Amino acid sequence: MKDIFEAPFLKEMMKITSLMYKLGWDERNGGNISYILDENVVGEYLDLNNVIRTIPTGFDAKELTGRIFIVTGTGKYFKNVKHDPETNLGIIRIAKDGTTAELLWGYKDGGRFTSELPAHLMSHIERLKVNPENRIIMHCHPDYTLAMTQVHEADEKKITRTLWGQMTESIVVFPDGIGVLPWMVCGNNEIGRATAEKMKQYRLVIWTLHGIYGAGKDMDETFGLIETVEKAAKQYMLTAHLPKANAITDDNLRDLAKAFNLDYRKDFLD
Ligand code: 2HA
Ligand code: ZN
Repeated sequence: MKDIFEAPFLKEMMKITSLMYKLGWDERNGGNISYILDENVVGEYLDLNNVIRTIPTGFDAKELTGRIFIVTGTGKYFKNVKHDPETNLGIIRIAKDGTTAELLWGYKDGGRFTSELPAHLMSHIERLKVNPENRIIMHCHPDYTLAMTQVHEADEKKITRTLWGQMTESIVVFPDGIGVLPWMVCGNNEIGRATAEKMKQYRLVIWTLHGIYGAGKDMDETFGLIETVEKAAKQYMLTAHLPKANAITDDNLRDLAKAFNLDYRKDFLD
């Protein structure tokens, strides 16, 4: 067996949680990540027949039976992952019944996966239908995105158009737009189902007055989506109260879409 602490997927989790903490996106126990791993790769580092313990997930995710995930722990701080990954992360496999997680590694102090696991697993199910290559669901609390939800109408067409209008790169990075949920109680199946419903058409879902969800095939795509939304939201929060001298028009956005051959949400322009 190879040394799990040398596994590229573990190093990636350590690197990204540390970076997100430093960006201020994951205060205290804020934020969570789940990452689908290749069984053959995990098998190089762990005995896949050795289930440490089983943990009920609280809902049925039969579509994901046999899938292996590395997931941040509930109540755990992103800032601590790098220093003690085995306590702050866990590797789980969804059992045959669809409602049990088999712990293969981690949560060393008796802990368990993030309370947002329903939102993650339900989102994985939907994103895998759209793109079988999808591997990551990432949730965090970036400042400007969060601030924007305090002052901007919680409407997906309007938020997407506002963010596309902040900087040229926005529509290029997220031509599919952003789903928006109203304020809801977090950590339960209801917000999980609502998030997954949005994930049928979006890789990004804003939770009003809470944070954002991103989905992608790898860390770079997923992080890059959230990073770009946050940058655009920052532009908005820095300038929304000032008179505008220049603005990106609908025609500018159509020209960009043409130049970059974008499959974009045409109905989000007037
Ligand atoms: O895991 O961010 O939404 C802590 C949270 C809950
Ligand atoms: Zn959160």
